[in-house]
Amino acid sequence: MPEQILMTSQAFFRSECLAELETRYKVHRLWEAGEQEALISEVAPHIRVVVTEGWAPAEFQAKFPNLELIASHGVGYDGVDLGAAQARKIAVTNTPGVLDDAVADLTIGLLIAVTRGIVVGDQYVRNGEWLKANFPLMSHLRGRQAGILGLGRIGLAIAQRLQAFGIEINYHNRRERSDVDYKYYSSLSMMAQDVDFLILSCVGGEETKKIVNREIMEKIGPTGVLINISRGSVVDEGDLVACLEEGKLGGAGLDVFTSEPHVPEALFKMPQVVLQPHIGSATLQTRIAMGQLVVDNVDAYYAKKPLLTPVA
Ligand code: 8YV
Repeated sequence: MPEQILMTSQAFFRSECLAELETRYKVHRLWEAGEQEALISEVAPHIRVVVTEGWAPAEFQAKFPNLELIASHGVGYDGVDLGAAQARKIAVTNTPGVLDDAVADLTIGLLIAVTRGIVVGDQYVRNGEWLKANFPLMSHLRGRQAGILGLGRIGLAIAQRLQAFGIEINYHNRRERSDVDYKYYSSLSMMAQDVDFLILSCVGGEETKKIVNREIMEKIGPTGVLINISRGSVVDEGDLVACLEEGKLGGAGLDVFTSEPHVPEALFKMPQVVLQPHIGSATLQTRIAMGQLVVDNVDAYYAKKPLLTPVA
């Protein structure tokens, strides 16, 4: 009997990567089980590895007495209870690095889409508005100030791209980095005051929950733009809608939301907002690389080799 793995869902995990796992392991597909609890009770004693897509709360982990590895698909692990895993010495892996370019590309796309009105411009042409009048002037990128909240791998990939547009880079992190010469702010609020574009590429979870609230958004200001490609939880969505409605925040480009796939309907009517359905990493090449990294971590675990990308 091959080693048995439990996989929780397959919303993003490429089927070719699942097929590869199934050549070496017996994969129990939880999402396909009619009675999920019955499947868990039946297989739990045999499960040392769970493959998941950013989800493993403490009560779920507790169902597997012999669990040793949670191999998660996605860079964000805010849905995996790390404290519970650490308490039982369960290793956790994620898929960092391979999605930086895709997420950074989308970030730039959102920034240009908002500042140049690309989505409304498209509608303007399609609706025949251009036949009546020229499109209004929008705003420039060169020489403007961007503040990156969370200058990790993805934040750095965003910064490199912003530099190519002649945008000045500032950042706020828990700690100042010694390997960049971008301007560091120890205070998010002070950075928000000084920048035109606030870009969120930080981790989700309790430590960043709703840290971008009305106070921060009012500091970005009526001509400023908020871009969020991290987690919806980082932004107070009620404050966001209110600040945009009141014109206290100039615009927003959003790939992530508090209760996905539900998005506040008030945003649908706003021309200064560009919305995306959480597609930061959603390129075929990236998703194959993410899936492969999950497979490689699982293989490394069973081969008793060091895990490729353990969460620190
Ligand atoms: C995916 C993501 O939507 O990597 C992440 O943290 O948010 C995205 O890449 C998804 O989580 C993949 O499982």
